[in-house]
This record gives sequence, C-alpha cells and structure tokens, in this order.
Amino acid sequence: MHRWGRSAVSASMAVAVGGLMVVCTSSAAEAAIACPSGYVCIYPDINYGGQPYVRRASDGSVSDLPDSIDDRGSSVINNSTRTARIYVSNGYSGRHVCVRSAIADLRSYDMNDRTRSLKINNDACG
Ligand SMILES: [Ca+2]
Repeated sequence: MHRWGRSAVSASMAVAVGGLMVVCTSSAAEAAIACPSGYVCIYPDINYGGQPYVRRASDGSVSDLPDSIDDRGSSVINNSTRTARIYVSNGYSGRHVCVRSAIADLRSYDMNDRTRSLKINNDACG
C-alpha cells in the first residue's frame, strides 16, 4: 500500500477536497497512473493501482523484470498494438498470460504477484 506516499498529485488532490482525509478508489476501468500509448504497464496492485512498471513495446521483451515489479504485478495494461505475454519465470518460461488490452486482476489467471518476464510480440494472442 503506497497510497499516502504515491505522489504530489495525490497530496494536492487531498487539499483540493478541503483537507478531508479521503482515499479515492479508482474505478476498475481507469488507471490511477495512466499507461501511455505504445507502452505496456504492469501495476503492483489490482485495478491498475500503484506505481506501474512501464515498458515501451517497441523496445521489446524483458527476460528478467526489475525488482520493483518482479513477483509483484497484479494488473496489466497493454496500450500498444503488439501483444504482451507475462510469464511466471525468467526467460519467458513457465505459465503465462497473453495481454491484448488489459487485465484488471491477475488473480483471475492465478498469476497474481507472479510476474517475472515480459515477452512483446507482433503476433496474436492465443
Ligand atoms: Ca501485487
């Protein structure tokens, strides 16, 4: 949980509502931190919460994701024209899920907090 330390934006939003201690719960369809066009974003919390790991799809695959998201990813947005496969092991091995657009909760794929490598392809999912 990083809600209080997330960013200056959160702090200013709290001020904007009159200093009330309000924790906004973002809707499932809207990322608190948006995933830019052309990027694949892996979020540490479900429903696209927390500080995402972002990867420009044209920069290609990542065989060993950094510690910040290694075994921590809980939701994914693929805002690129390519396909993104997330694997439970390094080097694109083990079980994986193919992300065409977005997955709000990796628990539904038994992949929660099991994000170790990211394969970017030009093919289709499935
Ligand atoms: Ca997580």
